[in-house]
Amino acid sequence: MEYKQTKKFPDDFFWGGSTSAYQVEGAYAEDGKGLSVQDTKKVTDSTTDFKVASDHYHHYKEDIALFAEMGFKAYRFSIAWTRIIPDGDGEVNPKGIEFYQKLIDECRANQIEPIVTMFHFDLPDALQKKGGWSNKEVANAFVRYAEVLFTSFGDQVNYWLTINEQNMMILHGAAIGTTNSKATNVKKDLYQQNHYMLVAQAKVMKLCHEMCPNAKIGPAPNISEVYPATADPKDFIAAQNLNAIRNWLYLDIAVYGRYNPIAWSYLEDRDLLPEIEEGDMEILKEAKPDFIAFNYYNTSTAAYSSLDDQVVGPTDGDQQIELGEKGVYKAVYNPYLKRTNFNWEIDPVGFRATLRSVYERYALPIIITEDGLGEFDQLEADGTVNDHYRIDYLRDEIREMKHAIADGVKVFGFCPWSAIDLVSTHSGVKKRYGFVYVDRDEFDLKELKRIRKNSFFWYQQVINSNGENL
Ligand code: BGP
Repeated sequence: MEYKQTKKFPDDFFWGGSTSAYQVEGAYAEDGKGLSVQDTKKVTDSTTDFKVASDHYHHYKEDIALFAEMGFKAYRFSIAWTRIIPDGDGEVNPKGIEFYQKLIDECRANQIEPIVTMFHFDLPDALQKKGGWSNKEVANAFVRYAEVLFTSFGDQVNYWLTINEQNMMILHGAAIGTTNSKATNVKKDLYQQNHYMLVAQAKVMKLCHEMCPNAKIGPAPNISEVYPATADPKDFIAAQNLNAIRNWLYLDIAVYGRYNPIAWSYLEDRDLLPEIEEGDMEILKEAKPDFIAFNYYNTSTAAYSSLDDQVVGPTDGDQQIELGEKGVYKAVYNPYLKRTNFNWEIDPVGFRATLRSVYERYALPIIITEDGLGEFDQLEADGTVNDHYRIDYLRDEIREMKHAIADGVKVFGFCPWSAIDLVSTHSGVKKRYGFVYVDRDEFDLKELKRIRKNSFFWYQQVINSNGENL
């Protein structure tokens, strides 16, 4: 739809940026922090580990001052479970509470709203050794950890996100480093983990409403609208299949407390059904999120696949590169879209489409907690970083988000990935996303100097004009 009149962003729109603890903080074993699965995972020889990252743990004041200079109204970060409860289910570590208290205070002192993810891929390694999310006790430990967070910060944090990209942990655990290698049937085990996480999430949402009546809470999956490869009705069914398995399975449970029927039938047919205990479905039904947070990078495109297909997509996928599954869908590249140097498709119009679909299905306010362009940025001899490609990318995304607002979608914030450079989930520091350049290489830490990229100044004037000057 093209409108004759445009709509503006709401005056109290949360312009901001995102990070996650293990990718930005460093100080991986400092002040009593326990190790997480991200600290113990094997990284490839060509990429750095997460030990120092951007050293935000020691630079947080300087970093927040830079966010404030850009005009951030919100900062979305995650709390490392292993700082708060080093072994996941034992003693609380006062030093961990202290760090996040200081971080929240610093945000507040700069009129920045903290938007806090409780769990972003960094399960305590001690819990992984007990079976990770395949063990129901770990889900109970998550609920206890949430209770500690609500007790410590419940009167200061107004927006909580439960679990970052649960759907990607289930669909692309290998790329993210969260798969349970000990399971005999890895896929079935993943859907059991998924169920435990969903029940834990529901308990945590309910607990939040009981303990922090002024706070709001929501899930934070990675959502990509799925296009059919052609107008062939069979391709349309394939697109619906992937939409159900990739997107709606997670949000239907979070919002309506029921398994998506198409996803359920798929799980049943492929012998992947989780064990559901008595009372679980009631717990799922009782919990209600206040909003939906989602991460968007691009869309997916699906073609029909029969049970006899041998090749259904690439052999190596990640959060934004689908793998395909025979009899379900073939993953294909969309010929209308360009790709980044990391092979991720770029689809700003798909952002509008995804926002529309999510709002039409769930009618809950939406905040975008990730979106961005990972590229090989270059620090020039004169100390500048001319990331014009990132400006172009974000300009198009924001323009389409504005169209979605004109469509009637209630979007209340945009926190692109990432506020500052950090370590990519599986591509090291060379895949940069930030508005602020952190001067370090893969293995040479240098001085970790913070340098404003060109996108920093561009985003500053976007925020200053409340999204009018793109
Ligand atoms: C999302 C994750 C982030 C971040 C981002 C970019 O899936 O929530 O943690 O890593 O993707 O991905 P990558 O680092 O793989 O480029």
